[in-house]
Amino acid sequence: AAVVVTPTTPIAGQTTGTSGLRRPAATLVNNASYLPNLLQAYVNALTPAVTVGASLVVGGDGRYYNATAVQTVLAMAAAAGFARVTVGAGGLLSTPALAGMVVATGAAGGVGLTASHNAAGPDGDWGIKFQAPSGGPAPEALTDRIVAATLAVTEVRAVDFGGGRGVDVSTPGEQSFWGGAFVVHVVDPAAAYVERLREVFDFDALRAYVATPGFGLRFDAMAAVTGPYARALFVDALGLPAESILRGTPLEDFGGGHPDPSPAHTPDLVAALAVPGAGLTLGAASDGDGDRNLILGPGFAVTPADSLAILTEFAATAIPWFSRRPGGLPGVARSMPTAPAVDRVAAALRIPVYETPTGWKWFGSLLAAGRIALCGEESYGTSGDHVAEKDGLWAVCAWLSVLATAADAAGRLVGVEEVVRGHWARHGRTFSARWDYIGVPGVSAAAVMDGLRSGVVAAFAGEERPPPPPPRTDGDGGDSGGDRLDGPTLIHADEFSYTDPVDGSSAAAQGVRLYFASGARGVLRVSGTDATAAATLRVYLDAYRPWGEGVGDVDTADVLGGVGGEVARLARIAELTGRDAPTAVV
Ligand code: VG1
Ligand code: CO
Repeated sequence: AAVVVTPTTPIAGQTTGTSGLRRPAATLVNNASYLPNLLQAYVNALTPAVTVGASLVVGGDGRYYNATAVQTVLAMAAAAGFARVTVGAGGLLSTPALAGMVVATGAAGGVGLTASHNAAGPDGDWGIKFQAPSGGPAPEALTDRIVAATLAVTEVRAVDFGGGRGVDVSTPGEQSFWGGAFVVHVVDPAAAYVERLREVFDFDALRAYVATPGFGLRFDAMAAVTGPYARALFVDALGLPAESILRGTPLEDFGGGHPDPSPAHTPDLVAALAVPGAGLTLGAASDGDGDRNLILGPGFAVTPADSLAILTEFAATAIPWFSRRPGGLPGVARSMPTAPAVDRVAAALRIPVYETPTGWKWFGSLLAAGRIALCGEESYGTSGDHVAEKDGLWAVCAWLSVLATAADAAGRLVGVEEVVRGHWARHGRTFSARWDYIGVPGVSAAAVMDGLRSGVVAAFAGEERPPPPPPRTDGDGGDSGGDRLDGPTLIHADEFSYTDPVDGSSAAAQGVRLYFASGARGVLRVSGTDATAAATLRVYLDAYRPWGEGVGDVDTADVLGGVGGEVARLARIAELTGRDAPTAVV
């Protein structure tokens, strides 16, 4: 193959965050070297020992610049000596499908062209995720090497497929170049993914369940990558009607929406469920790249912390992947800012809970070592150990399995809310929310974190965290249980650092934690997925009430409002950022 070598100079700031690199799409469009430089750094970081003769998987969420980027990846993969690239037809692959394909093809890695839930289009964001051979997110050891390599890159190597034409990736099939030295295998993006889910769930039972008179599903694909997956799964495999899928066609700009599956971003779905007599049982949505999930019932939203807890509770009875495993679940994990609802279930099951930094990459070693079977984050991410990524449609199937099992036990359709209330009745209710301060100057967000470190964290340095107080049992709003009458009392503060129990990798400064006398918790950290220089300051709040009179009916905002206000005061958010209130409450 004719490799074209183009001299280049390093581009500063090609750094990765919580999940790959994200930048405004314009940054790539206006600088033709941006993506080639980054991909060359990836190739250089892997080294020829890994790339030559190896296979690679590539696909994206379909956003603006996806098609161009696929061609760049193919041309550079061929030049790097990869023997084979598997690509989703149309350049599409959801993140969990990419992860599964990396493992299924024994690839040396995967390249996911996505900025996940960030808005798309020429004025939106663009991004790239690097997957390890496990299928999961590249560990920091690799992303650190990639970032270092971006600063040392001197030339970019790419092949010319001839006449300036790229490779046709529109339909499945194999294309061979240079006498078979390089093969591009275009695959149906959804086929292998759905087959994998068939190994995890009992599709026959789910098919029978969704055919129950009165059952209805609405899945909002948010005009992002999951439309084709949802069709293959819900319509073709489970027999649901096509109208079960909303916004099912992937668009380059996601229809102008923000494919972040929370109730705030899925108003049509929420409204469809709320229509009296609509006959809908389950509402769900996924994000841009298909790894997040939202679970709704009519007039009811499941918090991500509760969802992880409930799936853990039901896994061994409702989901064959887990029930056929001798010895039950080995353990579970949640990211540190995720409210600890699952901890109570794990205690009842007598299995360990691992608490990790934010970002799926930290679950990877625990999954690979077989220490955990389920894990999740408060950012609407949940998955099992069938794949090393969070998996949005897996979560929907898991909830269908829970609902089917509950219906079997009750001899009638059981709603999402009834399942959640049953969990609260058994384990108590965990309240959780995230206050996001979006578009704050980076220096202001850093000042908030620094102020906490030198203030409250330093004040409690060297002290043990007091044991949790006896939980308050009434359902009243205003989180004053165990606190002063005039507000929540801070009893401890620290900064989370982590050492991986399997591979010993570590991470410091992963969030400041504030503990209150009532048992409530506030966690602060700065987002690592922002595409611009501005920062998003995240404030995570949680509290717990044992089940009792009225606990099921209090508002989360009432329970967490007081503690949130105190966290904002202690962190001097208004003073340091000029923001009196969060931009969004998630
Ligand atoms: C956010 C979430 C985090 C998630 C990450 C990637 O990171 O908080 O839980 O793992 O996005 O999600 P941050 O650093 O902005 O808080 V996604 O759907 O890209 O793959
Ligand atoms: Co995502």
